[in-house]
Amino acid sequence: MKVYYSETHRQHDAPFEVLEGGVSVPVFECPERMDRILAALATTGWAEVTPPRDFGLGPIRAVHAADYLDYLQTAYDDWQAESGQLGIETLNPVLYPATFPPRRGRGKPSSVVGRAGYYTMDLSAPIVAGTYPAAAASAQCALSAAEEVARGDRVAFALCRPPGHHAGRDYAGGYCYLNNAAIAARYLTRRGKVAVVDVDYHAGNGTQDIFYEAGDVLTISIHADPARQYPYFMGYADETGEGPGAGLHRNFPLPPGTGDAAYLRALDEALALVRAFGPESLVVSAGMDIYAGDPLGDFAVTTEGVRAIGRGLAALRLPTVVVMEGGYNNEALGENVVGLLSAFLIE
Ligand code: SP5
Ligand code: ZN
Repeated sequence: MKVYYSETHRQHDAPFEVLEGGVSVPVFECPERMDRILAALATTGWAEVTPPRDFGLGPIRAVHAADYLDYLQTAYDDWQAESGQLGIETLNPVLYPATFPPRRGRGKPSSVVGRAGYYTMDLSAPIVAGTYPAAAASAQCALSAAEEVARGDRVAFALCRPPGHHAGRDYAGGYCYLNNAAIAARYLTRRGKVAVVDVDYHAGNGTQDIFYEAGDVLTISIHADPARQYPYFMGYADETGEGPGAGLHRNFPLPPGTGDAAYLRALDEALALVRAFGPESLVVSAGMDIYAGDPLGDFAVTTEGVRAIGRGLAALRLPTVVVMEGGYNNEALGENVVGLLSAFLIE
């Protein structure tokens, strides 16, 4: 199995994030995650780790707004200049907004920290010097996997970092800057309809948003109920798409403590929707924070459950791009990823 991976992710390594209650903690989404996954893949004998091809910005612009991409590329340098001019003390070389728009329609401030508030939904998407290069390389991994599958391979794994499914057309959030899965899915629509199934613990709000009115992409997310969990403002069961996309988005909000059996029941419903839609290809947003031991989650899905999820997805027998999203229990991360992917070797 081709595994697309770039070392560039190491340049994205922020010193802290801010959680609910205002507490600063080391960023859960850290470079070590990739080392854990690579180590587990190295023991398998079937993972072919390959650097991504460069598809340029074209297929990224097909998903993200030009002004947002400009912001991501220039924000860090602008912030170095602006914080100096304003005499703002920055203890760490990192850009965080502290003000968010109550109404977004007003437009964008010239101040870069003002624009950071405009383009960011929370305090888990810091921008450091290497954030844009890392995010761009991560998107190229997703595109490389999409191309591999478009060429006829049965499955490819995009080992993306930073992850992507919280990023919208013009906003970052939840460790995500460019929506890798959405970029892969939009690329694959050249072959026909695409389904995206998001199994990360958190609702895939960015992917939902990007394809909400799209008639050629079915998006489904299975996740913790946003009424009680991040991302709070999207991922509810009554959000089902609009316009040409009416009926083509589905959310499966689940309660705390959801274990293998309950999770797999929701997955079965999701898979039935995929079959009814009849896509040419499948993109899986693979977050391993559904695992019982995840520090950010509260589901009770086991490693065996993750393998069963892999079997369910593989049984669709669709050309499949698996895109790495979240998962913060580093001890278990490698085994869970290998467990999910293994299913595609058999089916
Ligand atoms: C890609 C991805 O999984 N992003 C997740 C971003 C979640 N950010 C907010 C986390 C809030 C955590 N609060 C609960 C902490 C329990 N110890
Ligand atoms: Zn997550």
